[in-house]
Amino acid sequence: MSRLIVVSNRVSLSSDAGAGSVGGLAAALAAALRESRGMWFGWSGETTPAFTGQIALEQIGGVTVAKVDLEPQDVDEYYNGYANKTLWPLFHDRIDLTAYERSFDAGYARVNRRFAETLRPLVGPDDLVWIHDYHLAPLARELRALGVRNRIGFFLHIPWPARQLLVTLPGHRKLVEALFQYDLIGFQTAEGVSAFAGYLANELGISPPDADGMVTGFGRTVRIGAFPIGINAADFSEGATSPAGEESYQRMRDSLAGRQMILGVDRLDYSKGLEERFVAYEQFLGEHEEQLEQVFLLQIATLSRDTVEAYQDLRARLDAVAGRINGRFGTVDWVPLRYVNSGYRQDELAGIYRAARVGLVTPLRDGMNLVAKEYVASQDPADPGVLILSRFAGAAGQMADALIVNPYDREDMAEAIQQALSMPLEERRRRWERLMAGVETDDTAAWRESFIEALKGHTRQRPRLANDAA
Ligand code: GDG
Repeated sequence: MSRLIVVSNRVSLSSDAGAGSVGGLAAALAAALRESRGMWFGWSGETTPAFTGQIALEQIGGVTVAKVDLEPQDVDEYYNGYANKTLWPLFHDRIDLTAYERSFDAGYARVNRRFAETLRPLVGPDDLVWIHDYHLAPLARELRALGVRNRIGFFLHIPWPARQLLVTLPGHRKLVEALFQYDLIGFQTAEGVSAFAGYLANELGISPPDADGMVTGFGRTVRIGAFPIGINAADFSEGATSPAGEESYQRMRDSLAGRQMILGVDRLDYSKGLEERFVAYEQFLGEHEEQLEQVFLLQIATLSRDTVEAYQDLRARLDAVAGRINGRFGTVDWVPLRYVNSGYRQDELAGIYRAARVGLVTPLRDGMNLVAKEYVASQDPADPGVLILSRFAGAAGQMADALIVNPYDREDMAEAIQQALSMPLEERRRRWERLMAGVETDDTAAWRESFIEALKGHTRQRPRLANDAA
């Protein structure tokens, strides 16, 4: 049986993770790795003065975890630089925030080479290699240069940008050429596949993919396809009623004091549309005097990449808007916007999701967005809440029974909030049942298995998408 090797920037499995704190993606990949006695390789998150390539090996629940330290310059140029200041903003349509620096480019190439050189001796002849995300796009090219002939797949967790934006990246062609060293390139959505194919056709004159998703360019044929990522619904449906979930649910219920809760849960990131969401909520409060003191918005925004200036700027702006809203509408015993930067365990989060009448998920751009699915899975089937979802989240393609909004249009969002708060139980149930059926079917196991099958070359057909016509 062939072994699976997963490679990602960070390894999100750790030996000291307590129950309820392992993320869904980590659990999903760990299950596949356990079955094949596989290995997960990535950066340790630590730095060392000079790169040694020394691998720290650990066994975690039947999975071999292999980690390497990087140099401080690597972290600056590869991680904070090319990954988070160049590719992340560009791939989320924020060319105004995109930094193009040659040192970032060099650092990105160097770390990908170092990953390849370190990983090379660990790859057996029949292993399947599955590389994750924009940090490691050129890794297959580096591995091929070292003689690796195995099947290698790449999954992009974030959107693929429109050609007109991608061509602003110096070296865009080199990046795309490197992707042709994979056997399979997976995107979150059919839109991602078409954006990629559109770049190939218009920029490079490469013919569109055939019915199996096969594309030929730079002397190689690769398969491209959409593999929308899901969650393990039971983690949330059962998590919400577990002792910790139940406790956080009750705590929230007690603090509602008869009010309805609107909830946002996001990493503090400019792609998540937090500022626009706050402004839309302010608009809603301004238009609906009857709702004052009847509702509140709880926004959990866990800090992320806070050494990067754009994130510090956003944090300061959010502090200011939150303060303005509470100053304008708040009373001595009502805080209209509860804004917190701390994180919660997954089972506690499930209880909080369940206590919210409205889930407000309004990114400006998002590969998929798992929070939308987690919110649905956590609901009480007898009295479910309403999901408001941005049309710019990949999840919108699968979740048509949410209230779909344009996050740039604050009046549209304010109307959706009002509609969600006043939606009759019967309609809430009807919408929720359809959403939940999709979340349960298109789950993490389905995502992982369809990708791995396609990587093995077994699937001759493009995987079914929930938004495909029947
Ligand atoms: C990238 C893509 C794509 C948040 N706060 C807490 C917490 N979270 C968890 C959520 C959810 C995860 O973080 C966030 O996932 P998203 O999918 O919403 O967004 P990104 O982090 O941007 O992820 C995205 C994803 O990759 C997977 O492919 O969907 O489009 O950008 O799971 O629950 N978890 C806990 N406490 C918190 O306070 N335990």
